[in-house]
Amino acid sequence: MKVVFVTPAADIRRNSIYRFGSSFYGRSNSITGPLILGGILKKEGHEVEVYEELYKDLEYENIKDADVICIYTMTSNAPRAYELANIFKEEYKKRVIIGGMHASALPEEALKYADQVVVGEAEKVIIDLIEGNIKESIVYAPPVEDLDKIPFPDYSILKTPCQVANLMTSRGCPFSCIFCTTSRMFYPYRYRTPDNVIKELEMYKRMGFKYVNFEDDNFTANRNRAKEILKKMIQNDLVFRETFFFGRTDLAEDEELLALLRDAHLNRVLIGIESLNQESLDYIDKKQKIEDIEYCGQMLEKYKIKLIASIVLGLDYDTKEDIRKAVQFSKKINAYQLQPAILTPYPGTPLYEQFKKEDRILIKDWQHYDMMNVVFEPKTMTPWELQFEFFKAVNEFYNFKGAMKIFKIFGFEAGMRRLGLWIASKFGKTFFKKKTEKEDGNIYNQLYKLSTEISS
Ligand code: B12
Ligand code: SF4
Repeated sequence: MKVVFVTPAADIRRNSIYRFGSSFYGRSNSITGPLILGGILKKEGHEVEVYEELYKDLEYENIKDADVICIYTMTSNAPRAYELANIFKEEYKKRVIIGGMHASALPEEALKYADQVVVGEAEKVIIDLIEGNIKESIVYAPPVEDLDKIPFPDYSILKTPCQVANLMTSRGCPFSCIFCTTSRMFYPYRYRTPDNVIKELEMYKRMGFKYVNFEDDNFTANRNRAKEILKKMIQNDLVFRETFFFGRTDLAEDEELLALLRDAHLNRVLIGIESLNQESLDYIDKKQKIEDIEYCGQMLEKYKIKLIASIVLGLDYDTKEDIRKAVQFSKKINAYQLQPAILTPYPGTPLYEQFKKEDRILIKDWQHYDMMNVVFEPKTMTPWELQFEFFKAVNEFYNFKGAMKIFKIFGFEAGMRRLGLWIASKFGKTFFKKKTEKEDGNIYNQLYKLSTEISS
C-alpha cells in the first residue's frame, strides 16, 4: 500500500516571505511522529512518503496515487489539516486518517473530516490501522511503554527539506503547567536509555547531519541521565556543531551538568522564564522562584550556553508592567533570544477548561492558536492591549546594542544571527502596522473591535 503523511502548515506560514525569513534565521527540522510511524510501515513493506508544508507547497500530482493519507495536527494547523482532508477525501477519493496533538484533544471534531482518528501515540496501532484491521472511528492508542523498542525516525522517507535531525530522548515531562499540552499528550513521563540515544546520534553522524535538536520537553529533568548521555556523546565523538534543547531553570544548580552541556555543544537552550511575578508562577504551577531565574541567567552566561528566554504574556496576575519587567530582565541577563508567547488555551489543558468555564475564549478559529495572537479575554488589560504588548516586547528586546553584546559574549555566528533577528523584528512591526490599518476583518481588527466592545 502507498501511505503518505502530511504535516500541514497554517496559511500564514505557507508564503514565500515567511519561508524566506525562517530559512534565513532558522534551520528546517521535522516533526518526528510521521517519520517514526512511516518507518514502521516501510519495514512492513508499505511504500511511504512524508511531506511538510512548512517548507514546500504540496504537489498533489505526486501523491495522488497514495492509498491512505495520514495527517498530523497541532492546533494552529488544524483548519489546514481539515481543508487538506476534504481535498483528499472529496476530490481524490482517498482514505484519510488524522492524528497528532490537536486530534488527540478533540477527536470528535477531527472525525468530521477523516475516516478514522487516532488519539495518542500511534506506534502500537499504526500497522493494523493502515491494513484495515482496526475498524473503530476513534482509536485510543496506548502509550509506548518502552521507548527503546521503537525505531528511530526514518529520514529517507521525508520528501521536503530538513537540515537538522530532531531527537527525543524522552516523552512528556514530570511537571504539569496548566497551559502545557505535551505533558498531557505524552503521559506518563518516560525516557530512553543513554545507549539507545547514542545509537540514534551515531546514525545522524553517519548521515552527515551538522545539527541536532533535542526536542524533549525537558531534557534535563533527570540530571543524572542527561549527564550520562552527554558524557557518552563526548567520549564517542558525537558532538555536533550546535544542539538545541529545552530545559528548566533548575539545570543551573548543577555545574557538572553545565560543563557537560557546553562540551557536548548543547549550547542553545529554551527555558520558560514565563513571568517575573511570583504570584503568576505559582498560578501556572511552574514550581519556579524568581531567584532561580536570575541565577540560571548568570550560570548560562558563565558556561557560554545561549539562552532563549520564553516569557508568557497575558497571565491573569500579570499587568503590562510585569510583561515589560520580564522583557527588561531578559535583556539584563543577556538572553540570546526572547520568545514572547501569548498565553494560549490549547484544547486538552486545564487552562482551556478554565477559560471555557469563564466564557473568556474570544477567537475560535484554531489557526490563530500559535502563541502569537491573543485568542482570549485577559484579566488586566484588553485583548488589543495584550496583542500590542507582544509586538512591543519584540521591539524592545531586539536592538543593535543587544546584538553587539551577543557578538562579544558568544562570538561571530551568534552575533550575526541576533542581528538577523533584530532586522526580522523590524519587519514584524511593519507587518503589524500594515495589518492593523487594513479594514478586512483580520485577527488584529477583530481584537480591536472586541476590545472596544469589552471596554464600553
Ligand atoms: C519539532 C517541533 C516543531 C518544528 C517542526 C515543525 C514542522 N516541521 O512543522 C518547528 C520548530 C518548525 C515547529 C513549529 C511550530 N510549532 Co512545534 N513543535 C515541535 C516539537 C518540539 C516536537 C515534535 C515532535 O517531534 N514530537 C515527538 C513525536 C514523537 O510526537 P508527534 O510528532 O506528535 O507524533 C506522535 C503522535 O502525535 C501521533 N501522530 C503524529 N502524526 C500522526 C499522524 C497520524 C495519521 C496518526 C494516526 C498519528 C500521528 O503518533 C506519533 C508517535 O507517537 C513539539 C513538541 C512535542 N513534544 O511534540 C512542538 C509543538 C508541536 N509545536 C507547537 C507549536 C505551537 C508550533 C508553532 C505554531 C510555533 C510558532 N509560533 O511558530 C509552529 C507551527 C508549525 C506548523 N507546521 O504549522 C506546539 C503545539 C501545541 C498545540 N497543542 O497545538 C508544540 C506541542 C510545542 C508546545 N510545547 O506547545 N515545531
Ligand atoms: S515544565 Fe515545560 S514541558 Fe514541563 S509541564 Fe511545564 S511547560 Fe510543559
